[in-house]
Amino acid sequence: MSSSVPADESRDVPWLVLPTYNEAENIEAIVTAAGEVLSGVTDGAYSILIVDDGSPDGTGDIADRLSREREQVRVLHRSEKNGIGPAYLAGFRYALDHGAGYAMEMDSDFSHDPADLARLLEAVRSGADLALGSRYVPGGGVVDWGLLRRFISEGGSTYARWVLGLGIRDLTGGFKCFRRDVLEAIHFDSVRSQGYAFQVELTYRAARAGFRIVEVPIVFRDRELGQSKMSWRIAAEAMWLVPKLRFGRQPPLPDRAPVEVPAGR
Ligand SMILES: Nc1nc2c(ncn2[C@@H]2O[C@H](COP(=O)(O)OP(=O)(O)OP(=O)(O)O)[C@@H](O)[C@H]2O)c(=O)[nH]1
Ligand SMILES: [Mg+2]
Repeated sequence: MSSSVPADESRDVPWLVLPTYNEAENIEAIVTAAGEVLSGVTDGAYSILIVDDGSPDGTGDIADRLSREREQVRVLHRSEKNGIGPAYLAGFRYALDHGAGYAMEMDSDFSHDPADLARLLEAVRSGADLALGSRYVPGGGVVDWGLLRRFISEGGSTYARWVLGLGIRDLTGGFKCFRRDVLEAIHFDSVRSQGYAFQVELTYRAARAGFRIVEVPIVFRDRELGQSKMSWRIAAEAMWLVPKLRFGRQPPLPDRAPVEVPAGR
């Protein structure tokens, strides 16, 4: 496939969705780094979709310039900061409508190493339905985090794994690759969560629907530039949502038999 093939024409095309809020210092470098990696594994047939929630620092203008300069880059502007969950859903909707074969999630602050995009995509191309970048499997990890942050993250994943009865070690991470069908099977209208809870909710829905989920080890680093948007409100949302997901009213399942989900380890 040559790079002149419009990405929309092939169902095998990965779309990387990059949510941004005040990432002016990171956006150009992350788009460049991700583009190099995706280009290497797709012969140029990929798209990068920046979803910017009206960042006051001008991220949206830089994104517009990048999309004028680079064939593969597009931008979705949303007027209000609404949380990472709604930003991703809008991005996924757009990617599916434009024929994405795979949709990938990654933070735009270099906490996720763009080089790992290749391994996530490979995992899905070779049979998984959903590949999760995982800090809590052998080979994965976190650098630069203090004790409190580690406790919240790892504790949150353990808690969610236990309540939901899933055998997945890292449920709160935001570095993922979905096969198209997985997103098509999730009823976006009934997804309510915004922060980390969003990551748990999508993975739980995919597991309940019987999709094959694999964890790919990744190392997570703290951002060097820009501000964190992590808050207690986001952590609290995740605490509440997990039992609601398990015991609350279930969203409709797609037309396929649920598989036995392995019990939490
Ligand atoms: N479009 C959009 N993007 C967001 C929003 N909140 C966070 N993001 C982006 O989502 C990604 C992850 O957010 P971060 O601020 O890094 O939050 P975090 O990873 O939880 O926190 P730190 O790692 O401590 O910085 C980054 O690319 C952010 O710019 C939002 O409300 N809308
Ligand atoms: Mg971050």
